[in-house]
Amino acid sequence: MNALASDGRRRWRGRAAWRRGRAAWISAAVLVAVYAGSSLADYGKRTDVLGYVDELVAQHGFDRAALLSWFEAAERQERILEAIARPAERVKSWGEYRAIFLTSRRIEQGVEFWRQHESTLARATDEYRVAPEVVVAILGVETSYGRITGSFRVLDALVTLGFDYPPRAPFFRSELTQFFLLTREEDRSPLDFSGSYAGAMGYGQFIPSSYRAYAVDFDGDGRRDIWKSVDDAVGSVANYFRRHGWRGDGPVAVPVAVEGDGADIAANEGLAPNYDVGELRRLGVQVDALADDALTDDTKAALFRMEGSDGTEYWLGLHDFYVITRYNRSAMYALAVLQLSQELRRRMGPEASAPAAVRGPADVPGASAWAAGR
Ligand SMILES: [Ca+2]
Repeated sequence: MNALASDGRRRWRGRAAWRRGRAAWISAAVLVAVYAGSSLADYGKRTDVLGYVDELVAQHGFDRAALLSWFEAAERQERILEAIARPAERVKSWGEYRAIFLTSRRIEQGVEFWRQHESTLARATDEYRVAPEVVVAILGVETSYGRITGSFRVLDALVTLGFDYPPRAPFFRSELTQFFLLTREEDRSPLDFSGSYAGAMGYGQFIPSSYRAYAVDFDGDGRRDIWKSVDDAVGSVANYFRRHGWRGDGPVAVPVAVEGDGADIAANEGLAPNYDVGELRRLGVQVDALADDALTDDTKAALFRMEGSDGTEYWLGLHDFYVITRYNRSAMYALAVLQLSQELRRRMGPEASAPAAVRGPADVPGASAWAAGR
């Protein structure tokens, strides 16, 4: 999602450099207005907004005048509507998607982040039983370790999507309510928050409901600051995984071969591991001998078919793979996080930051098959 936002910024900088002089300056200013596509949409006067404001006043005791002033200030952003219609997960193949995240730069920066925050990561591993490479990989995929946390005003994002994007309006209005509650609890103005086009904030890109439910104060200063505190960001991501049932005791996903076309009916059916491995074997799925010991016929799995850069790949996603998709509901997202985590663990070595009792995804069967060249 951030890749799309930064593409937009790059295009704009290129055009700005293209023109010179006073007349050009004026047309560039016009271009800014057109390109940014923001407008005061008079949200404060719309009947649907006024109905929503009534609900918030009745249900949560908000001050009506304050709510109306925020809606008056909210701007409809066309770029947000364009971005939500074209998420990378939907318009890119796995090969293209993977190439965005498994870069040498993102891996180097991940190693650097891990070394710099090793004690915090070890503490989070102890407390939440989630391996450090998983937390670091999430932060890497979401924001390049806090470097790109989004430049949209969260209020604009949630109002634009909650009131001008009908397919997901109920979800974003609900997040907007959570956002107003969050800002009241944190005693900050709703106008002060920046984030992604979907209203996700901070190092780990928490949406407001996730912040309220899962963010933790991990540096002990009395505030849950996922925007500026690396400790709080690390603890919050680890807590999110813990609370969503992360086990960390076996394979997350394993590459498989498929014989015949019987298995294709089970592929990409959904993210949840609803099949038994035995059933998938009968359909023609062949599990690598390395992973075989870790999977019994009763193990629950989902089968994924993806178009990689070297052709079609099949993967079995297991329980913890499903947990990663609770962070972002995409199999490509989960596989990118997993592969980045495995690469980071490979670079850091088996001992880094992890008590022996907490196994990460990299030291389980199947990971080595991937590392060997898949
Ligand atoms: Ca804190």
